[in-house]
Parts: sequence; C-alpha cells; structure tokens
Amino acid sequence: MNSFHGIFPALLTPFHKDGSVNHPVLRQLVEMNVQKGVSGFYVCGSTGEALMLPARDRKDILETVIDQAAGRCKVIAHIGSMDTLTAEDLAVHAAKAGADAVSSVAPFYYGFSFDEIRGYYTDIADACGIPMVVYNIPLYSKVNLSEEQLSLFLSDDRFMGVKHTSSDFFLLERLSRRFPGKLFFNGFDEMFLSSLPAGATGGIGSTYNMMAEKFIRIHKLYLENRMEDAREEQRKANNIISALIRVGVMPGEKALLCKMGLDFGVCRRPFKTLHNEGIDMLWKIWQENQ
Ligand code: MN9
Repeated sequence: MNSFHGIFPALLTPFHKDGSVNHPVLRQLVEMNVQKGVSGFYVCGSTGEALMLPARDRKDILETVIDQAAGRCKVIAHIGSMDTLTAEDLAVHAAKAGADAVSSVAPFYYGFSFDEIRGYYTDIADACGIPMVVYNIPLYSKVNLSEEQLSLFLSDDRFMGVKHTSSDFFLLERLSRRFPGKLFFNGFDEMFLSSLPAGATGGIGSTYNMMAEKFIRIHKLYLENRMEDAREEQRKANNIISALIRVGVMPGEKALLCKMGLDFGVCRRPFKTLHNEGIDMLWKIWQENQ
C-alpha cells in the first residue's frame, strides 16, 4: 500500500488556559495515534484551528509533531493562509522541518479569480519544493473548484492529490479515474466508507484524533470486501459523529479527549465551551458505540 494511503488524523490543537499551545499534550495525542497505526498526520488544518493561530504557533506545532512522529508515519503540513507570502514562509519552513508534503485551502474571502488561485498554489509549490495537496472545502472556503480546474492541478507533477472535503462523490469518481496515480483524501469522516468505492485512497479527518482505530478497521474491511462488517463499524462511528455535530464538532472532540485523560483544554473563542449536559450526552454515546 502507498504509504500516503490510509488514515490521517487532522490534528486538534490542545491549548493551555491562556491560549498558548500545550506541546506535551500534543505529543501525547501524536503518540497515541502512532501506536494505533495511523498512516500520518494532517497538521494545522481547519481542525487544528490554524487559521486562527499566528504563524509562530503553526511552525512550533509542526516541529513538535514531526519530532514526536520521528519518521514512523507521514506528516502533511497545512500552510494555507490569507496571503501567498505567509503561506510560502510556512511552506518553506515545513519543508526544512521535514514535512513530507504541504497542503492548502484555496485563498478565500476576496473572491479571487481562478488565475489568482492557481498562482497562489504554484508559487507555494515552487517556493517549498515538496508535494502539494489541494484542500478542497467549498463549505468553508466558498471556493468551488470544478473538475476541469482540479484537473489542471492534478496533471501537474508538483501536485500530489486532493483533500476532498465535499459530499460530491461524482467529482471524486471523475478525478480519481482520470488520475489513478494521485491521492484522494476523503474529508467528511461520516462518509468515509462510501468514499472508498468512489475512489478515495484514504481519509483526513477530525474524528480520527480519538477514533482512528475504527477507520483503520473500516478501510481494512473494505479492502477485504467484508462490506457488512465495514458498514457496522461506520454506523457506530456515525452515531458518535451525529452526537458531535449536535454539540459542535471540535469543542465536542476536545471534550471527548479530556474524558479520555488528555488535558486538551477548549477551543479558541468564538468557539463555545460545552456545558456538562452536552459532555455527558456525548460520553454516553461514545461509550455505547465502542
Ligand atoms: O478535517 C473535518 N472537516 C471539517 C475534516 O472540519 C469541515 C471532518 O473531520 C469533520 O469534522 C467531520 C464531522 O463532520 O467529518
């Protein structure tokens, strides 16, 4: 199996009460997941709250993850930023720090043209010299990249694949057929099993922080053609994901990790902090679906 195939937790970021990054807990999270057998980590993505973090914190987080992973799995650094210069600086740092690849959300907010978006990606790829994964997440970025636009990236050697955080499996099927050598990371964990026949080579997701073992199993069962067992495992994961969506995904994930003994703290404001009833409901559903 290609070593970039498989399950990549999109790492959450643990914070101290003052908002600084809790590096010892980040190491614990990385170690727990290496032990579970993940294929790698996606660092400083949406789930890591990275778009709300200063560049210095993002660099420090990446260095901690690379150091703790110690070559036992792949590391993809999300370096997406509001401007090309910052993204290039983060990407060059990522390459020097030893990341295996970089990834970026499309530049958003100003409604850039596709030429501007393409220039952003190629400038970063040229600056850092390591492979790029296009992070396609129209729900958050409001940038809808078409099949033809994504194909322009995928036919370029500097681009290794796409993180497909979209329920458009028609698009996933078209692209993965057309570019069989590239990587397609499913982005919505609740649809992981369904993404595999559509052409996904693995997944990058937030719920893998605390339940990577379920998704590693789903992937394995799928490859062994044991579909009913795979569906049963996805059903249990989805019971938990439904509960997470009810309380707020990232605050809920941090609450679960706290329950599991990792001192994760809470998400940065304006994310909310969960009430005890929400945490109790979540923990009950978590336990019922183990
Ligand atoms: O990293 C995450 N996507 C977003 C990927 O945050 C938009 C997913 O893991 C979701 O949090 C998860 C729950 O919807 O699938």
